[in-house]
Amino acid sequence: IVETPYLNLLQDILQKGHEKSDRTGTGTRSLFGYQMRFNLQEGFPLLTTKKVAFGLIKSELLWFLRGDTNIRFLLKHNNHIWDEWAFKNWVSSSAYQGPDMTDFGQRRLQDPDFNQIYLQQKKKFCKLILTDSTFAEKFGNLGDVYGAQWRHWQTRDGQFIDQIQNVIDGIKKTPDSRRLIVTAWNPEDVPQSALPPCHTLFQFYVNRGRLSCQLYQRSADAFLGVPFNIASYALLTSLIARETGLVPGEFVHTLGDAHLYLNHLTQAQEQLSRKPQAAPQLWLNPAKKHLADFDVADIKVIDYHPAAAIKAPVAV
Ligand code: UFP
Repeated sequence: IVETPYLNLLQDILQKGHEKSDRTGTGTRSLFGYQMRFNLQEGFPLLTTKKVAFGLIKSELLWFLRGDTNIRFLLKHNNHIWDEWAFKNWVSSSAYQGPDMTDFGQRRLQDPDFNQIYLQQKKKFCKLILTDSTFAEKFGNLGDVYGAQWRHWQTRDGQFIDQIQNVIDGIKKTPDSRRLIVTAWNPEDVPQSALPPCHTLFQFYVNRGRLSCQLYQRSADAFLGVPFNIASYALLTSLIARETGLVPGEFVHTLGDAHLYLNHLTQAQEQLSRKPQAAPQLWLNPAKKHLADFDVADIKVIDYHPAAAIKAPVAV
């Protein structure tokens, strides 16, 4: 069963995790230094013990791979996972004339009336991003997020490094290299960053025609974030394998602070009570080879029969 290492993670945090306070004030149960291995030959590691929204994962990954940092592409694909970060830029700018949105993240959870006003403003914001390209240019851009770090990392002398292209060339030319690394962690940017990269660094490894990938994730919300992160990097590995003429090998997921928020414990227990099903298969359009040619329609999971989704509050 492909998802067993993930279920073990939930179990281990529940049993052995120690209580730890955190930035969001929610409180967690946490372990430090944890590793899961997924053999991509056995199936695609999209969880079956709860439904995971693969559509959001693929459009987000294609957005990163385009080097795009503007949420307009995501909104066109009906993906709203990065909205709040751009919305924050708008409401804290002088261009914003609407009702006060200070601390909207906390206030919308505590005050249902405010939440209605917030949702109205956010809807308006998304509409402007989609219909007004000058507005999108100004307020849709998130700056130094994964797309920028992966595809146009700016150097001190004003040049740009395309880490994804470099790693693809490296895999083709020197597959035994021990330097096939992409890093998102830039110590120069971290102090100003609202959300310093969670996926700090990943490395590729080639063995007997198989391409493996290991991710070091510094901070891992085991219930809400990690199921997405596993599927996203498994898909990335498969896409890079296609581009380099290899087959996907293993995805090794190494976690720094691996935590369950205290308001996710019953949800994790509920998930553990469910019986995992056979993993789905990943379908990549056989006519496509290069990363840049892939569109959302070229990527599908087939035979995915998950149990129902499980709701849990996001810690902000
Ligand atoms: N988080 C993930 N995966 C992600 C992502 C965030 O698990 O892809 F973007 C979680 C980890 C942590 C929080 O619970 O978001 C980030 O908070 P911090 O920066 O304090 O670690």
